[in-house]
Amino acid sequence: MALLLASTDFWEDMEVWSASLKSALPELDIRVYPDDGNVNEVEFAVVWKHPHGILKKYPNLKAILSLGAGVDHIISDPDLPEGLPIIRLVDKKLTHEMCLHSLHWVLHFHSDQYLYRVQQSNREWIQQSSVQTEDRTIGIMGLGNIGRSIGELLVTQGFNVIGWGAKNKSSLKDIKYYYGEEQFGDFLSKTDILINVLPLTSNTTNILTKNKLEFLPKGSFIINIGRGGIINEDDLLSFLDDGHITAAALDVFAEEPLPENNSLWSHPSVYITPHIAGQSNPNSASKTIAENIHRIQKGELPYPIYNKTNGY
Ligand code: OXD
Repeated sequence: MALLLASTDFWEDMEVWSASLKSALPELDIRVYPDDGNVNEVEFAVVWKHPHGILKKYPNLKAILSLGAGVDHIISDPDLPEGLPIIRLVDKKLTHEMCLHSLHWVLHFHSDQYLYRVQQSNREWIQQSSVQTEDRTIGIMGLGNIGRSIGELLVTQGFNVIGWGAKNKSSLKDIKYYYGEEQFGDFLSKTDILINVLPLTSNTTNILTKNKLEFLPKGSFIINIGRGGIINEDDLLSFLDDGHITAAALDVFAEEPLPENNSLWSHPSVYITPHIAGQSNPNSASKTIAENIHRIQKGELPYPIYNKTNGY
């Protein structure tokens, strides 16, 4: 029995991943694409941006598991074998990293660090008046595992946290929740710092365009760690140009790597990181992947399975 590891992404160190998966799943032969050996033996595919079309080669494949939180890189393969469970990665370490990344940028914007940086370059000594955390509203788009953890962390720091998603959710202590198209504008209009954690689906693609961005209060900030395709980058640039949005910290982009000629690179109010907000940790993620493979082998359901209707 074999597990196939496949990625086209330069940052994935396949030797490290292969060793971690081997120690979590000693009973499986770990093969790194394109060295896939006998294709009939491959039962599990663990992938991050795999070369599209390859998964059809394995007639005995039982499941496709993502090496990252999102599965849009899998679903976008037009030649995906039909009827196999696709499993997202919900991993404590990855969630923790995304919480820290969000906290970093929230504090950067909340405590005027972006201004002090500019002041320093002009040798200016100006004390900005501080805003109390309870007077700063952080709006989180997408309250799944990651979004909820970010929200809970920010609540413990005293921020006023609100959330928005497609469907109603109960049991969100301390986070006022808005949902659906009707409440989207209201949610945005109350948000000082917007954090996007939504997955990319046909319903979320391009949902933040000009006519929605204008609901955000003047002087607001954006942190995008979900997917680039959710915010229209041209509209964002024009809102940054006219100062309606003060600054944006972007970790994800409509096209990755971000093309060299993209204007976001040189915009003074944009902070760019190369999709590192939550990097999957080989040791911890391999254990989570192994638990799911063991569940499948015992005839139990892996968690969480991609749901076609929801799009994530
Ligand atoms: C992702 C990840 O899905 O980095 O974007 O895990």
